[in-house]
Amino acid sequence: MPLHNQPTVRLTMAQAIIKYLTNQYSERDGVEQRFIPAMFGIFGHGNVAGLGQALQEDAGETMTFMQPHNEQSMVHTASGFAKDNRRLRTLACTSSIGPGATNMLTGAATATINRLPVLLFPADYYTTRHQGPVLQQLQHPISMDVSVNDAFRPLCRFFDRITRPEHLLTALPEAMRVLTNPADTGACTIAIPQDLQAHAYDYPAHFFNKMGWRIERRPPELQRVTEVITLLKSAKRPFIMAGGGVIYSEAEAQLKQFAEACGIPVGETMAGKGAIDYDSPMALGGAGVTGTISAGHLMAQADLVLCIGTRLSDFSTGSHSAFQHPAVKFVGINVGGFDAHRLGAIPLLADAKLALTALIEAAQAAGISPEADYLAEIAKEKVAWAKKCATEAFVQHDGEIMNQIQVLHAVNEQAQPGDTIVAAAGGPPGDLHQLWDTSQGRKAHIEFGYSCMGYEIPASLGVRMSQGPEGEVYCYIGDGTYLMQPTELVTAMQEGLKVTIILINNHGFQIIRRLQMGRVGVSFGNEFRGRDEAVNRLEDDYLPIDFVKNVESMGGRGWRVTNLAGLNQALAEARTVKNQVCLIECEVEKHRYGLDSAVWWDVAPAEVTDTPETQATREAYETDRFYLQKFYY
Ligand SMILES: Cc1ncc(C[n+]2csc(CCOP(=O)(O)OP(=O)(O)O)c2C)c(N)n1
Ligand SMILES: [Mg+2]
Repeated sequence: MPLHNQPTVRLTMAQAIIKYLTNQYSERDGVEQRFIPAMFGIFGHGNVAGLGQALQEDAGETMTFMQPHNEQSMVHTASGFAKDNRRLRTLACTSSIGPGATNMLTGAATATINRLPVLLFPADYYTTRHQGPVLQQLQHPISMDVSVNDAFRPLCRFFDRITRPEHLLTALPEAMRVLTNPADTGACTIAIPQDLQAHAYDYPAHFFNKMGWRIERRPPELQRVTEVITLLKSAKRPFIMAGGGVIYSEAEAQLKQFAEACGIPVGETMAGKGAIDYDSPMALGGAGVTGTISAGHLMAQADLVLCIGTRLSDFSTGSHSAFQHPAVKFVGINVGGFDAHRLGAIPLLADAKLALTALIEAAQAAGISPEADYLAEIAKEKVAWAKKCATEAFVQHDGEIMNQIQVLHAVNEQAQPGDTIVAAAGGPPGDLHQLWDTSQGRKAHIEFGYSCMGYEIPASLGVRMSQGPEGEVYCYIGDGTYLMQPTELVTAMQEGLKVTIILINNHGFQIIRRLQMGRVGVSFGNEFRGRDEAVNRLEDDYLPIDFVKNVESMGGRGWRVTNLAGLNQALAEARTVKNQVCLIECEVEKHRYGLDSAVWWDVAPAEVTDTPETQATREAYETDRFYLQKFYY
């Protein structure tokens, strides 16, 4: 008997989860949509008879079931989907007990670090316990209520383990509250014991009523707006660092208006790539370690930095070296206090769109207008950078084969409005950050909070699910990252989700080798070569790996190109393909990268070593650290 005198529905706990999720909606600016339109899952004994049965019975009527081929990947697909939806929608994921669950940990961390909502349901061992240890149960010797799922706790913004069926009544709304709160959002995990999933309970019928969750726009406090305007009025060299929060808030137009009205140059973080149209005279493109030199120069001299919707990772701040003005001040415009207060900033806790709208009005009222000399300097920096790209970055170097920057440029040139390019690890995210032109609606989706190898392909599926069949979703990926997790291509084929993979074959983890050459001075263990028995190191020939055959083996189409003419032809052909994965393997120069950004990054070489090359890198590091790194607060 239920403990409450209300109409009830008798369901298993798993059936109740599905029924509840199908009735959750998000709403912002009057637009309402199903918050979780599909659930991904891999079944095992932990969930096949529970959530698996509930999904089977639902038969896709209200909750579409999708099958990934690796649990980590399905979480990345959910993150990609959520990011492309500006956090207004996401996907749920279910795994079996044990290894299926722990495979999701990396996905959970990726989502949380990037402030992206994902909802995870790992199965857990029996609450009745008398069967144990059950298959795949890791036992803690002195703590019987611990399972591998406790490893989710530090990686999530919400964690609960259901040990009675009625716990759902509080756990699910809590998870929804966190997922739909812009300041709190991240991975939410509800661990569901194997036996309880099949356990019946009389749930109150109203629990399954349609529920709307407003994705709120937090308004700025007016006193703070005044404080920011006072700072701005006296600033000589203001600078805006635009992060992912600008995009999640759909504040691109307001950012452009504010920057242009006040004459403030804008640099973008990795997640903020595309926050301002590159055609704007104020847009400097990527800012930070992998950014443009123009952004690097203006950051170095800025006396006031307005950080909008950014968590200010070391790549954005140059490990606290990018801002060299002795009296530099910061303003943190963010929905969450945790990020708003970084670098000792004046916090302006607010939704980016509302904050910028208020700042536009207040700046106008205060008579703030662009300063001619500064505008001229910004324009000069932009022109110098464009020239440098044309003469140094996008060019063929004598004695070399095609390089990956040329590949990226060719894709950029062929991209159409609405096309999206996805990257996360290796050289690709840095290339996009520095050199991808986002004007004319050519979007970039960069995951660099966790820079998780293996994100790219599944996230591209999430982007495709979000965008529908029109336009291209490019997945810009290194050979190393492709090899780590290509299996979601099977999911893509199952669902007819077309992605076009631009695979950069440079025969190794070359971006790390580049770092290694800078901070160790010697190449070791990063290239894909056979073992040289004489020295017992991986220094023999490069391995022949056929990526075209690999994609064909999973039902996709492949092209192998070695020059720009071949690449352009393959890009054009791939654009005409429908519902099928395309992969263009680009054989490129192994050690040719983008341009230097003039922004430092703290990676410490060994302090004690007999290797002269390493000693030299340490010496250079000591000097740079002393002169560059600052304590901003
Ligand atoms: C899961 C994971 N493991 C390790 C790393 C560290 N890492 C960053 S880039 C990189 C190399 C990537 O190689 P590839 O995809 O071929 O790109 P390339 O460096 O050649 O541009 C590695 C190992 C990471 N980011 N993610
Ligand atoms: Mg590589």
